[in-house]
Amino acid sequence: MKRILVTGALGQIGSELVPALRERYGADHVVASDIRMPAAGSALSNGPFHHVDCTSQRQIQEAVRRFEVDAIYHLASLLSAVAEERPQAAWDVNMGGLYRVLEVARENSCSVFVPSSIGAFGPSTPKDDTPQDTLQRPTTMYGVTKVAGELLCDYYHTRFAVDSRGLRYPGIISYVAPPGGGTTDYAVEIYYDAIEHGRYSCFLEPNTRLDMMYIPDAVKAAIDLMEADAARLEHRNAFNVAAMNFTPEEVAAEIARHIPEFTISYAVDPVRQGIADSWPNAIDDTAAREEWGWSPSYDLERMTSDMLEQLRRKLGAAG
Ligand code: AKB
Repeated sequence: MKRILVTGALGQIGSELVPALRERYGADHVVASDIRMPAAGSALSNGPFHHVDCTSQRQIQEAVRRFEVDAIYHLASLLSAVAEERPQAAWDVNMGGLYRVLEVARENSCSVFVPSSIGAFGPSTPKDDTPQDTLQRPTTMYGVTKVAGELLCDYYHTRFAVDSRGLRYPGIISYVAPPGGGTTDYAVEIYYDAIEHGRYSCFLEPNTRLDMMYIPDAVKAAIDLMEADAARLEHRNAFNVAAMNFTPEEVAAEIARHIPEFTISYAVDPVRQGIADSWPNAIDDTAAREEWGWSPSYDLERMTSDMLEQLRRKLGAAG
């Protein structure tokens, strides 16, 4: 039976990946870890929690040995907008953390899941149907750490036979934990503000098209890839995965189908707009579909119905 360590477990993806992994492998077999401590009564309190700062190899090693871990989902990372504000910290956390996780994985024969991102692409990458294997010259610190991370994971696989695997996630939309510091965060905020205030002021321009994914698909993608037959994987560490792409204008129109009085306005943040403009509009995920059967369940319409229903319940709003 697998024993899994999840780093960055209190973040947007970890908050929903940990329960899904516990459901699948048993609560005692999934150790949630983070640099922060969980709040009392947190949804992660049904299984082990261990404090881990992923820039400390000793702390990662200690968690892996203590819980006899054989698979690490390494989610701890700074997102694009924060990384642009604090590039040195982003290098330390994103690269330093990954390097240390891979070293611990090498020494303890663990498999490793590492999320990359559409941020690993840059302005010279083809913007539409962005191929799996293409030009990657990102212009952000986040992107630099994501491309370097993809290469480092490949290196640990070919050089040390570490079973490393990863995905290039688009913007993730969820209602449990906030994303915290990304360029695609508007696509989460818009749902909260639609319910709480009936209006939203967006920091990206109305026609900025980006790939997005609803959290249940993001969680399923990670688990499916880690369970995939290794013999079928040609790409391993940086699979493009797509589910939907839209602009702020389009998601606002979809929300307005449920909340007719909803309005959107724009107060563009040049930094996040610049980051978004350097990313693709829509990536091609054929390799993921062919090599491990990737197939998302949610499009914009289905996600919007579910997000609004879940958020109304969470925020206690009527309607
Ligand atoms: C971000 O906006 O930084 C992330 C991402 C697309 O990697 N959501």
